[in-house]
This record gives sequence, C-alpha cells and structure tokens, in this order.
Amino acid sequence: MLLQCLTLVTLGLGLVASSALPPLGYERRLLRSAFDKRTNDSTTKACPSTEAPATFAPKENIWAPISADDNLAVWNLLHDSASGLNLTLPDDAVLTNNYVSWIDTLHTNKSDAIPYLDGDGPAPPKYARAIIFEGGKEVPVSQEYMIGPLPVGPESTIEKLDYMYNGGMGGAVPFNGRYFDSQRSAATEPLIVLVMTELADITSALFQGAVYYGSSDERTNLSLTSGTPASYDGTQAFRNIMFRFPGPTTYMTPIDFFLLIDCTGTDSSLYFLKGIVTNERFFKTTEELRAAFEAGELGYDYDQTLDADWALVDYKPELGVRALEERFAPSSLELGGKRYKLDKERKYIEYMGWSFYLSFTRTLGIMFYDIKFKGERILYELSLQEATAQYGGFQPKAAGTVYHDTYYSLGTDMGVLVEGFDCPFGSTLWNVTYHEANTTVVNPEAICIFEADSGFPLSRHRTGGGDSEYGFQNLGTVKGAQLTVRAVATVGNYDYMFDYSFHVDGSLETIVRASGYLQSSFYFADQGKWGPRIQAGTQGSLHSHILTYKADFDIVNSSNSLEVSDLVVVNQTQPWFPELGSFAQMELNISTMTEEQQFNWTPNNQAMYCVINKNETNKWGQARGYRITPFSKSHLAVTRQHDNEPYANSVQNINMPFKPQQDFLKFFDGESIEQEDIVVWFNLGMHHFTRAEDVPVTLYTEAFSSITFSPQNFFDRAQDGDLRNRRWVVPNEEGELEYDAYGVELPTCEVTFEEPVDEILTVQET
Ligand SMILES: *[C@@H]1O[C@H](CO)[C@@H](O)[C@H](O)[C@H]1NC(C)=O
Ligand SMILES: *[C@@H]1O[C@H](CO)[C@@H](O)[C@H](O)[C@H]1NC(C)=O
Ligand SMILES: *[C@@H]1O[C@H](CO)[C@@H](O)[C@H](O)[C@H]1NC(C)=O
Ligand SMILES: *[C@@H]1O[C@H](CO)[C@@H](O)[C@H](O)[C@H]1NC(C)=O
Ligand SMILES: *[C@@H]1O[C@H](CO)[C@@H](O)[C@H](O)[C@H]1NC(C)=O
Ligand SMILES: *[C@@H]1O[C@H](CO)[C@@H](O)[C@H](O)[C@H]1NC(C)=O
Ligand SMILES: *[C@@H]1O[C@H](CO)[C@@H](O)[C@H](O)[C@H]1NC(C)=O
Ligand SMILES: *[C@@H]1O[C@H](CO)[C@@H](O)[C@H](O)[C@H]1NC(C)=O
Ligand SMILES: *[C@@H]1O[C@H](CO)[C@@H](O)[C@H](O)[C@H]1NC(C)=O
Ligand SMILES: *[C@@H]1O[C@H](CO)[C@@H](O)[C@H](O)[C@H]1NC(C)=O
Ligand SMILES: [Cu+2]
Repeated sequence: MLLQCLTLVTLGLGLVASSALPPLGYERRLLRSAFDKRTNDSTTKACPSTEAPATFAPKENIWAPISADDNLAVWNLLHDSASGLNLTLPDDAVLTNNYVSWIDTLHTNKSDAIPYLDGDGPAPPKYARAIIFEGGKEVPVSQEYMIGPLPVGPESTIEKLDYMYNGGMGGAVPFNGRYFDSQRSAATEPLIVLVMTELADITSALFQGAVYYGSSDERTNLSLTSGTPASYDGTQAFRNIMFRFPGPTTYMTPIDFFLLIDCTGTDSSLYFLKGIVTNERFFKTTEELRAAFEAGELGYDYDQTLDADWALVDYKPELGVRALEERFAPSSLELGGKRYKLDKERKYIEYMGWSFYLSFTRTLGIMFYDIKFKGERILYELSLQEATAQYGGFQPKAAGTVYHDTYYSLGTDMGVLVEGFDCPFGSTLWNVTYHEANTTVVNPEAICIFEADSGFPLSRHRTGGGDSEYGFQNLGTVKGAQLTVRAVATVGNYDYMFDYSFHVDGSLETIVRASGYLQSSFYFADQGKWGPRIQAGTQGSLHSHILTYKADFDIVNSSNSLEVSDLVVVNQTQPWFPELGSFAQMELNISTMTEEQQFNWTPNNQAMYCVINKNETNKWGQARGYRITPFSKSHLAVTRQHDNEPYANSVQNINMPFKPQQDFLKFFDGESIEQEDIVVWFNLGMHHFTRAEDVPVTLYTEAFSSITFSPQNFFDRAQDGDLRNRRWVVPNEEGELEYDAYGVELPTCEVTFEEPVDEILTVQET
C-alpha cells in the first residue's frame, strides 16, 4: 500500500515532466490534491497531511520585520516637512538632493529583550532604521536614523542611529563612501559615453564590432559593471569599469577593456578618466591608447564567445545519455506527516525539543532568535553578518574587487525556491518581505522549512553472540533526521544557499553553499596564476568566500565562558609501567579564555572549543556546554555582548576600508569573557580555486562550508534515548528476528484515482 503512495507521486512528476512549462508549485498542488482524494476504510490509514500542525509562540516575535503599515508611516514621517529632513522622492533625486535609500527593521536590544522573554513585562518597543542620502547638505553624507517607537505616533522620534558604529562618525558616511546607487551611476554615465564613443572604432575592431554609446543607446552591445570598493576612506571615489558581452551569461563573457574613472564628489562635471587597461597594458589617456592601436600593437589570438547560451543551467543533450537517468531521482517524503509545529503569524517553529523565532532583514537575510532545546536557551541569536568575496587578478576589476553582499541588501535577493529540487517535496514555503520606498515587496516562497532523513542512523549498536544465524543478541538503531530552514540569495552572479539544520540530538549545524556564475576575467595564457581557462576567452577568477556569522550563545543563561581543551602529548612516568621509564601520552590541557580575542582553529583540529556555563553542571559534575566543531576553513572570535555591538560589519563599510564606519577590531578591547555574556563570531568560507567544472555554474557539492554546535556535557547522556523512531531487534527462540518499533511503524496509505491509472498515463503522453 505504501507502494501506491509512492506510485502516485511518481505519476504526478511524470505528468509534469511532459508538460512544457509547469507553473511553480504545480507539482506540490498535484501531490496535495492526490493526497486529498485518499480513502479511509478499515484497512488503510490516512496519508500524510501536508500542513504542519499549528502552535502558539509563548511570546511575541519581538524581532519580526516591521510591517508594511509601519514602513509607510515611517516613510510619511520622514517626508513630512516637519521632520526637517528636506527630502526629495528618490525617483526625482539627483546627487545633490536628500533622499531615502532604504528603511528596515532595527533590532531590539538584547538587554530589553531578555527581561521580556524571561519575565512578565510588556514587549519592548519596536524601531525602524533608515539610511538617508544627504547630498543636499553642506558636507554631503549618508546618515542613518532610528525611528520609533512604532507604530508611529506622537511619541515617535527620528534620531541619528549612531550608537552601533565605532568609526568616529556614528551613523554617517561621507558622500564618496556611500552606496553606489543608480543616481551615482547615472552621474558617471556621460563621462563613460564620451570616452567610449571616442574609442568606438577601437573597441569595434578589437571586440567583434562591440561598442558602447550609452546604456540606452540601441547601437550599444556591451554592458558594463564596476565593483567595490568605490572609495578607500570617503575622501575619494572611483569606478574600475569592466565591459562584458551582454546576455543571460554575461558574467562569463568579459572582454579585455577597462576604464578607470575618478568620480569624487557630487559635481559630475569634475569627474575624469584615470586611464584605460587593455592588452595587459595601462594607457593614461585615450591618445596613448589610439597610438598603440594605430601602431598595430593591440589584438588577440582568440575571441570571447558570442554564444549567450553556452553557460545556461539548462539541459545539454550533447553531453551524452546516462542509463536510467530518465527515472525520477529519490526524494525525501514526510510519510508520517509533518513533525514540526509552526506559529505562522509569529514565525515561530518547534521541532523535536527545539524552539526558535525567525527574523529577516533586507541586509542580513534570515536570522534566528531565542533558540532553545528542551526548554533551555542555547543561543539568543544566530545570524549571518557578512558574505565577503575577495578576488585576485591582473586586471583592475579582479585585482580591485572585494564584495560585501550586505551592501547589496543580500536579504532582498532571497528568491523563490523550487519544491522538490531546491527543497524537498512537501516543504513549508514562506515568503520574504522587505520595503522599497513607501511600498512593501514580497518575494514569494523564498524560505523553505523541511525535515529530512539524514541518510544515516543517528546511532546504532549490534551486541554480538546469541544463537541465531544473525549472530547477535540485540541490535538497536535510531533514525537520523533534522529540520532545516533554508534560503538562497542570488546576489548578482552568485547563489548562496544558507542552511540552518536542527538535529534531533540537540546539535545545530550552520551550512553555506555557493553556486551560480563565476565573476570571470578575459583569458591570457601568461596569467594562469589567477585561475584556469574555462572558455576560449574566459578565465575563472581566483577568489575566496568568507561568510561571517554571529552566534550569541546563552548556555542556560548568559553567564558563559569559552573553554579550550587542547590535545597535548606529555612525557610521564608511572610506577606500573617501570619498563617504559618516561613515556609519551596524550592528555587534555583545559583552559578558559580570559579576554576577548580572535583566534584560529588549531592545526589538525587538535583543540576543542566549547561555550560552557560554569555555574551549571550535569549529573556528572561537568560544566554544561556546547562544542563548536569546524568543517572546512573557518575562524573564530569571541567578545562580550553589548547592545552597541550588534553587528560585525556595517553595510557601508565596503567603501571605507581605510576608515571604517564600524571597525570589528575595536570589539577586542581586552574585556573579560569569563562567565560573561559572550558572543562567538565565526567565519565559514571557501577558497575558490576556479575550474572548468564551474561552467556553467559552480556546484554546491564542492563549494560549501559548515560548522556544528553540539551538546558537550550539556546533558547527562546522548539525547537519542527518547526517540521512538528506532528499531530494537532481538532474535526469538526460533532464531527469527523480532522488531520492536515502539509504535512508530512505516505509514501506509491507499489512494484511489477518479480515473483509472491507464488514463492518467495516456494524458501524460499526449
Ligand atoms: C480514518 O479512520 C479511522 C478509523 O476508522 C479514524 O480513527 C480516523 O480518524 C480516520 N481518518 C480520517 C482522516 O478520516
Ligand atoms: C533642501 O534641499 C535642497 C536640495 O535637495 C537644497 O537646495 C535646499 O537648500 C534645502 N533646503 C534647506 C532649507 O535646507
Ligand atoms: C555589435 O553591433 C554591431 C552593429 O550591429 C555588429 O556589427 C556587431 O557584430 C555587434 N558585436 C557584438 C559583439 O555583439
Ligand atoms: C507612494 O509614493 C508615491 C510617490 O512616489 C505616491 O504616488 C503613492 O501614492 C505613494 N503610496 C502610498 C501608499 O502612499
Ligand atoms: C505569499 O506571497 C504570495 C504572493 O505574493 C501571496 O499570495 C501569499 O498570500 C503570501 N503568503 C503569506 C503567508 O503571506
Ligand atoms: C546565571 O545563573 C547563575 C546561577 O546558576 C547565576 O549565578 C548567574 O547570576 C546567572 N547569570 C545571569 C546573567 O543571569
Ligand atoms: C619526551 O621525551 C623524549 C625523550 O626524552 C623527547 O625526545 C621528546 O621530545 C619528549 N616529548 C615531549 C612531548 O616532551
Ligand atoms: C597548557 O596550556 C597552557 C596555556 O593555557 C600552557 O602554558 C601550558 O604549557 C600547556 N601545557 C601543556 C602540557 O602543553
Ligand atoms: C558560579 O560559579 C562561580 C565560580 O565559577 C562561583 O564562585 C559562584 O559561587 C557560582 N554561583 C552560583 C550561584 O552557583
Ligand atoms: C540600544 O541600546 C543603546 C545603548 O547601547 C541605546 O543607545 C539605543 O537607543 C538602544 N536601542 C533601542 C532600539 O532601544
Ligand atoms: Cu566562488
């Protein structure tokens, strides 16, 4: 009967495969409507329900994003002439106006949140934050404000949001360091058009007829891009412009032509050309370039491809046929029904002893608060802080690029997920919402929540002996499963997949994976040290991804320490081994970190790092804690929690690397971290040694990194004894195996079709 369930699913998918363009969610609807047609007679049980059971969060979600109404009210308050901000609407704005860049949620201070969570008081007030570009000021700046309390009322104020920035200018950033928005791009366009028009005959001759007369000129068949930083300390601004062939795979079809322009200040008539790079040479002026061109010194042995489809992530039959590949791949199904509960309103989730609240901001994406296991707090907050990509190369774009994806509002790039492929069938899909000007944008189905089989048991043991032919007395095995919350942010070329997996044993895994297009460079045979050739004219540019996270541990409460258990080899003597004399043995050298610091994993993982609470011991007298276990490359830092140190980075830091608005290093001011409220900051990352297999896109199988927090003497024993999803197998007197399923049998169900199965198959083929 189970088979029928599975047959149905397979049929459903077959149907989709045969239709040209099934709408998103089609397969899910098919699955659900089929399940709904189930019968319920005495011989069958119900098929799994497709909705998660509801629960009710114990507290308000005080970290929830501000509502559409709040955003509109804040927008109107800022634009009211009484605010004194003298704002222009962004669509009408030029560099010398004041206008709103974005409005987002300002997170509640922990010192206000904890009394609410653990006490009976009212919820702390909510606030919004807004970045306003103040190009109309005497000294033009970008200034961030905090607006609240919300909802907007007579008590609400607009104040400078300075308290969380330690760079000396509070929430202000000089004009040159501010976000490079469309208004700034537009201001540089006339200079670019002037230079590129003058050089059109040269670009046309060198690059298959390609020219740039302006982004909206119909003769133009080059696209341009420039990265960050666009300033070093806010006293200057520049663009290192790279040109590419446009099209759906433009990231992979760069050409060898770069303009370096200075665009300091709000007066675009002062912007000037710093030089041109092509053919591995630097030309200070257009005249120098023209002289080299006319002397026949410029040219290539090969061209960039004009095929816009070669790197699309679609089916490429020319790669061959694999046996049985026409069959649908294995899929995870929740046969017993959903085992997690949701408070959809408050974005609160409960699963197998875990509970937590979900939050979201436009800059940081999904965030987690008040993570508890079996009723005890493990983490106050777990959130991404920054997604950095640092490039290397011999051309100005690659050599001069560091991306901070929070600058590009990474959260707004979290987009729709394809059920059954990006996330398992039956996943709960949640929308992401953020605000643009006075409107609220919904990215539908951008977060998925699912429980899946781990693919291996959580634990098992077979006790040998006994008389049966199986040769054991008993065998115990426990099913492994975890709940994952996932979102994928497509920040331009890259598709970062962020997973947070809550395991049934109380461990919590943070994983990041990267796919999407390489940011590539034009290929030169003598520049192999910055990456391999991946197409006739394309080099995959060498780069590293660094994903920084914040883990604000509260092991039971916020009096925590970081314990280091170092594996050391020590010479010792023992009276019971007189023949050995002095012999070497390993032992643990256990210490507690006393001061805030940044540190690296020890080579060969020879030290274990645990956040412990010395005031809480388990039954065996061990301090209760959570271990931090690395995978891949990651680095750590530990600081005291402060309300004015909520984030590791500022979204506008990228253009201020020499004079940061927010300097993470200043967090390390020698404060004690013993039995204090400590925050662990950690990096996940991958050095991307680019390869031909990054075409069409980087593969999630290779580009990933993760970290696990797991109980370390937090309990008195492993938290698998209370799981009934297990089998206890004992041979009986006849030598047959008897299974104890603890009442959790493989669910079975029966589905009847309104039409005979044959007819469905016919429908499928037409
Ligand atoms: C199916 O039938 C059983 C027993 O007859 C009953 O307990 C159960 O509630 C029914 N389920 C549904 C979904 O109708
Ligand atoms: C308001 O801003 C505009 C620029 O957008 C500026 O010209 C004008 O002087 C400002 N008014 C005041 C009162 O500051
Ligand atoms: C650019 O456009 C010109 C004029 O239409 C055409 O001759 C040339 O082939 C195009 N080049 C590229 C690279 O698209
Ligand atoms: C939002 O602002 C635009 C002007 O930019 C205005 O036309 C529109 O009515 C506003 N919408 C609301 C809901 O206030
Ligand atoms: C999610 O977004 C879709 C499309 O905008 C909308 O129809 C749906 O009601 C939203 N769901 C929730 C729970 O807000
Ligand atoms: C944490 O609990 C211990 C007792 O177990 C207490 O001494 C300590 O003050 C508490 N810390 C905080 C921050 O509440
Ligand atoms: C142990 O003693 C041996 C011989 O005395 C010496 O070579 C070795 O370095 C010592 N090892 C450690 C870990 O101190
Ligand atoms: C143990 O660690 C301390 C520093 O925390 C160090 O001084 C000491 O040498 C270490 N002991 C051994 C045997 O490595
Ligand atoms: C907490 O631990 C410290 C030592 O680590 C001890 O001095 C203090 O008495 C403990 N407090 C409680 C309430 O257990
Ligand atoms: C958070 O705490 C800081 C002090 O560290 C204070 O300046 C700020 O106003 C508080 N923010 C909110 C939203 O209450
Ligand atoms: Cu990469």
